[in-house]
Amino acid sequence: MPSRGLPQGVRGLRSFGGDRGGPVARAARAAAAVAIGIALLAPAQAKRVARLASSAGPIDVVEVARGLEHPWSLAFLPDARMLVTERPGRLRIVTPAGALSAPLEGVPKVHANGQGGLLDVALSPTFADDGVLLFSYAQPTASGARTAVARARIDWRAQSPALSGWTVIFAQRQAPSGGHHWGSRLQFARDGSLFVTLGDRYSYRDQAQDLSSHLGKIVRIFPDGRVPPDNPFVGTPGALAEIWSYGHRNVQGAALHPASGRLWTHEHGPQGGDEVNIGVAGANYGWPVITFGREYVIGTRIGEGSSRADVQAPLHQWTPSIAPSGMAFYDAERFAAWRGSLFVGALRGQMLVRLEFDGERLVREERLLEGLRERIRDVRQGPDGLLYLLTDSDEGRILRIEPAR
Ligand SMILES: [Ca+2]
Repeated sequence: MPSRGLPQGVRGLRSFGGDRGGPVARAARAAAAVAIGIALLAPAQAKRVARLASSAGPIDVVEVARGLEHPWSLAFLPDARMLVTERPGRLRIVTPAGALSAPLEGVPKVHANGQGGLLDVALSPTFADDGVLLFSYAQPTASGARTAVARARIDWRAQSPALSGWTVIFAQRQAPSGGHHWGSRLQFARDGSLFVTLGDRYSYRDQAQDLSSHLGKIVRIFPDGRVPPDNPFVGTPGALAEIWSYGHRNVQGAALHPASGRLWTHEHGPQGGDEVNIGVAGANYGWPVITFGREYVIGTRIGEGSSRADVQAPLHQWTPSIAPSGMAFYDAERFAAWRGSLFVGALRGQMLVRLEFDGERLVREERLLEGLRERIRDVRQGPDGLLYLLTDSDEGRILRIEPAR
């Protein structure tokens, strides 16, 4: 029996760590579709949205593209064009000038419900040779849906680029109903294995501590779906061999530290207790037993407390919650003052957070783009050394941050 982790009366509230996945009226969807059609005909010219002060001096926020419906993930192609997922189930190619391609044919049917849909996209480390990319999505099943990861190739020979030969390489064993907490960031490790973050699906949070469940985990697989033989729970009776770490709530940001190569993640707390964590193979990250967060609305404590000897403590936590999504370390030249910083998008917090570290010790948190009133879904460093953001709305945009000229 799935555990129902919430007290009666709290279930069904539409407040889920700030990642609303918002109910959108059909009329609004139709309007968005029309807007996307217009965007195809008339690519947006990059225009300045704001000039802001920052610790790196004055910065310009520039609109690169618009007309994206709840864009979720951005990945740069080798020629500086961008792959962008839209949560309802579309994958597009966007030129540096902001022209959106038609949705690529060949994307599987997704469970576009709540926070679910087409989610992350990542190029394989072998992309230059084989054109392989990976994407995560909410995969519909008879009982509900689950986070799945597929690989496919981009077929450039088609009249317009299309996905060919997609194959599922991983799918959660559990596929409950409900539309929340899919996790699903994809991050390749330096050894070529792939980390996949998996949410607790909101109503099933106790399974985050259960090693026989894929809910509330980070798994590590090879890009063909095989399990690396050095995964921490290989050979542990009753444990799923894909699991790399557990006790996670909803991880929507993952990146490798540019110096150490270690996996860093953040995750949504409930009411308070959003976390930044450094990855340790086999570690327990606590949810829902050890957390700084509290129950929605009623505010009661969750679990046992905020620390325990056998639970990995967060490097940083946000109370109140900012609802983090997207994560990138900055290691380019255009913002010399920001080299080594970690950038985190915030949905509920409507900002871009910069975290500055001395080694693995946080020394400064800077809050950028407050006042734009945009939910930030993803943040990436571009090949030009500038920062690129996705905004989460029916009329989502790609924004770029550049030094003011
Ligand atoms: Ca934790």
